[in-house]
Amino acid sequence: MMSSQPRAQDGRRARSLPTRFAHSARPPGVSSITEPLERRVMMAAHTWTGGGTTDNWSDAGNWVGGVAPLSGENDAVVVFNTTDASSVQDVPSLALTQLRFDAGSNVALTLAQNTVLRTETTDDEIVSASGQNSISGPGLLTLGSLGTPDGNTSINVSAGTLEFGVAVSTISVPELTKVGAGTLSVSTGLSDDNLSVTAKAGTILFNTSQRVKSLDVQSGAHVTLAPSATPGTRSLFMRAISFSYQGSIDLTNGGMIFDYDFGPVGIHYGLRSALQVARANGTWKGGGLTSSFAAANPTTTALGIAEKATATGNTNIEPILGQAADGSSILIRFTLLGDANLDGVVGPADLNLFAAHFGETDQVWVNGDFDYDRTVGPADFNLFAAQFGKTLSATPLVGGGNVESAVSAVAELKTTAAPLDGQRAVARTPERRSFTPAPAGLVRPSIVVAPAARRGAFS
Ligand SMILES: [Ca+2]
Ligand SMILES: [Ca+2]
Ligand SMILES: [Ca+2]
Repeated sequence: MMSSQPRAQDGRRARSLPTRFAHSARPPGVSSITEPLERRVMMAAHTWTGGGTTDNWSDAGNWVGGVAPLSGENDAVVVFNTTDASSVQDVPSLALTQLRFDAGSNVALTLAQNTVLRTETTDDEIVSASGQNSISGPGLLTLGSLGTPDGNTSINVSAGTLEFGVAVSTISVPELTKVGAGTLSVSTGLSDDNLSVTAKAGTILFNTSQRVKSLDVQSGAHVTLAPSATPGTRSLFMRAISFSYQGSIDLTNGGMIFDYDFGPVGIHYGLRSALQVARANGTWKGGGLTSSFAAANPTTTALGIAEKATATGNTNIEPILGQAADGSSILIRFTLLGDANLDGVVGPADLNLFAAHFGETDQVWVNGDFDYDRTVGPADFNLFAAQFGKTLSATPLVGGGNVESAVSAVAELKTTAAPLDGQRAVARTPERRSFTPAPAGLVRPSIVVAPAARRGAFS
């Protein structure tokens, strides 16, 4: 396995373009037009063969040319193109321009130390062509740009799966763009809410809760929050979101937290509209921001939405949906129909919210609009009553509710003048004419909810 040509050639090319040469060869007074080329030095490429006696990175026999890339050698490209399944345990501290898993490779890299991936070209920082490849810690994976940020820190998973079981940080530009039709499976926290994540194609699967600065899911791309054993204990946290209805953010049995500082009504209504489209007349197959669990259990469950302060009755920063959120945050979670306050239980607290707004128009889930027609009416009451007394749990997502006890509870509720007679309620809701139904399969442009302006806290 000593076909050393590729590495040797690349290595020589890397050293054959000293930048001083261009300057010294230039006649005096002639301005340089080669200046932009100075950084386009061909990078050394190291190609794994797996031919060593161990699977260690440091085993020279595993590399074309018999030389392992070592700590301190910057800006190399490392290529895995063997079909041997390799588990490489001792990856040293490296600063690479690209990490490439070519077709057929099934490689598990364990970063013993920190690795940086950086390039100022539009090349992808990581390419995984197929198979099942993974990068795990304890070392840290840092993504970023060398010199001038290129605005394009991209992970290209063309097919198969690339798994990040490694803590990821960024330099220069805190962003991560997923391209390619395959799946990027993320099993650790990406960063502490400063990272902008864009899914341009394929799927990003989040296996844990995430805190990101922004999430952008473009047409044809998908972001999925893996379901947890206990519904509502895993979530995606962000300060800005945009998505296409031809793509999806599937919250499965978890939720999301949109942390804003300003503009709660517009954000809330924008997300409500998105949920109305996703609900697609009760099927939850409308695309965009959705839940496959709700689609599988549409008669008993849905995605609900509420201001955190309204849902919990306080503005404290506290753990909710598996991570901390302040009062000025909008919560969206998979839960039972009728769970106005998003605590996973359909009970008296929800009834109070519902009853206080019965008959009102231009309303939201937390006030009892469980079918997203923006009116709190008899249809919502029926959805509520069918689940009354139930607690969301991992298994009984389908089943009848206790209508009698719900009606009984309503009868005992004498603290509100809200009408509970169905016909009167319908008569009181002429604004239904302003309701624009969202047909299934509706093609719409993407929704964009801008980053919250930092102009003081909502209270
Ligand atoms: Ca906030
Ligand atoms: Ca509740
Ligand atoms: Ca309604």
